Formats: sequence, C-alpha cells, structure tokens
Amino acid sequence: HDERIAWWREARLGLFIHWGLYSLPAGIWRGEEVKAAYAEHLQLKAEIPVKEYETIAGEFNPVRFDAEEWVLAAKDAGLKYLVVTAKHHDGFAMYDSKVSDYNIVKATPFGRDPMAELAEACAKHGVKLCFYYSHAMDWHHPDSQGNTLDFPGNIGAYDPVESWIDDEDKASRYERYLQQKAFPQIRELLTQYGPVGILWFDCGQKLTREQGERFVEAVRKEQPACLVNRRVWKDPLGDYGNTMDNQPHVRVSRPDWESIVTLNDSWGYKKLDNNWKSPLDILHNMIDVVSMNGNFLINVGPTGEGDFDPMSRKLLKAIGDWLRVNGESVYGSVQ
Ligand code: FUL
Repeated sequence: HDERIAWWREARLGLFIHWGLYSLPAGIWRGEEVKAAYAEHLQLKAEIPVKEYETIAGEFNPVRFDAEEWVLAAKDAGLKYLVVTAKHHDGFAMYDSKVSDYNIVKATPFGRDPMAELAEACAKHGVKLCFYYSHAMDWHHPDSQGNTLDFPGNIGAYDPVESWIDDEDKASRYERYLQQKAFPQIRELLTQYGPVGILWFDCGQKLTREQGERFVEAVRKEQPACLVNRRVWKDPLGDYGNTMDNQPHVRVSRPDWESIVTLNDSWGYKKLDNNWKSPLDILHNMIDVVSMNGNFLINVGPTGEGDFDPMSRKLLKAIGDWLRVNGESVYGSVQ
C-alpha cells in the first residue's frame, strides 16, 4: 500500500474533470433551467427518458477539445494528477468502449476518443492520468440503479442496499449490469490507456461489501499499482478516504484523505451557475486541507464545446500564481 500510494502523497493537488453529454445542455432542458445543483444529474432530475437523453449524443461535437491544453492548464496550476469522468451516472462512455456502443466514438459526430488523447498528453507532460467511473449507478443500463422512469421496478437512485439485497429479481438483475457493463468497462479503462493513477469510483455505498471488494480486485488484477478511492464502497475499502462533496476541510478519519471541491456549485458545466468561489476561498481551503495532510482535488466542468470556461481558467491561474510564490509550503515542509 505504501509503495502504491507514494506518488499520491507527494502530489497533494489534482484536477477533477466532469465532462459528458450533460455538458452540452449545461443545466437547461427544453429552454428551462433544471432545478438541480449538479448539471451532470440532468437526466435524473429533469426525468428525461433514455431515448430522449440519447439524442444529445447526436449533437455532441466538442471541436474545441484540446487534450494538451487541458493537461497544461492542470500543470500550470500546480496540479499533479487529473481525474476525468470516463463514465458518469448517465452511463455514457467518454471513450472508445467495445462493451457498449453508447460511447463518444460510436454515438457522436465527434468520433474521437478523448481519453486516449488525454493519456498521451498526460504522459508527455508528466501529469498522472486517473479515471472517474460511476460503477454503482448507470441510468442507461436497464438492470442498473437509478433510472426507475424507463425501467420501473429498478433500484432507485436513493435506495439503500437494504432495500434490494433480499429482492432476488433486483439483486440478480443488478449483478447482470455489473457483469455486462461495469466490470468489463473497468477492464477496458485499465488496458487501453497505459498506467492509470487512480480508478476513482463513486456512490459505492449502494453496493454490498462483496461487490465493492470485487471492484478492488478487478483493479488490482489489471494494474496492481493503480489506486482505488474509498467510494468504491465505504470504510475500510480503498487506498484512501474522501470527504463528502464540497466539504473541503472536514477531515476524514483516515491517514490518507482527499478533499473534493467545485469552483461553483456544479461539477458538470452549468451555464447559469454563477456562484463562483473567490480565489481566496479556494486558496484558504487548499491550504487548510494540505496542512492537515489531505490532498485537494479541484473540479472543472468543461463545456459541451470542449473548453474550460473563463472563470475556471481564472481560478486555476490564481492557484498556479500562488503556488509559484508559496509552493514550498505545499510541497516542502508540510507533511
Ligand atoms: C457525487 C456525484 O453524484 C456527483 O455527480 C459528482 O460526481 C461528485 C463528485 O460525486 O456523488
């Protein structure tokens, strides 16, 4: 474990990237603002049927996407690793997946594999590539959790494990989703893009412990050096702990922990979210976290066109500028 996590303990700071089909509507559906803090939850919150949500893919053409620019933005801001959404809860793979055609290469006019391009740029500039993968929830797969609109009788988005574990039908259908999609896609991510720093799982509390353990094993089998975060299930699984969303300085009761924050309120790009944190707020949070031996993972939600919005750029620049003057306090004596 110590060997596996050594780079991460040194890294201290990372860039989180939430990017997917939801980045295009950006919190607006049929001309109306969807009342949900997180733009990436659009499908669930606006109750959009799968067939209708799928039509976003036909329009998804982020021609301004430039992997090198993203990686350099992270690097200039002093961020040493990048965690990008390979698949979020909507079930859409942002990479070339053989397991499911519901992916950016097959289903969009863009037709490129951004994960491959990011892997190359990360290797070139010495930034660790890590993948976020929504393993517990998938609103596109008929047997997964979270979509009870298209798939009545499914496990709901907020149902606890206790509500389905003794229901033979739900439990076996859910297991089918894991076998058909989640595990095979994890294997793809760990075999197609070179070394992966972290497989960043989410909402694992919706699984049984045994299922959580199988995800850890699946990662270990393909890439023993790859880290797994606590959200693969809950304590004590995973190599390190995570805070709740946006609770930057609430310490986690694990020696290795990571705080995850947004720059406004949403993780995915949301046009009407102007609740930006100030550079000073971000810096204070970052210093608090690092001084308590935590890692700080800062989120950007790129647009549906593929670029970072001006406010996020500005905030990242402020972090880089501060680190160029005071970086030693983060990477030097602080332990
Ligand atoms: C949450 C997810 O539901 C959000 O969409 C986001 O990905 C955040 C980091 O984790 O649990």
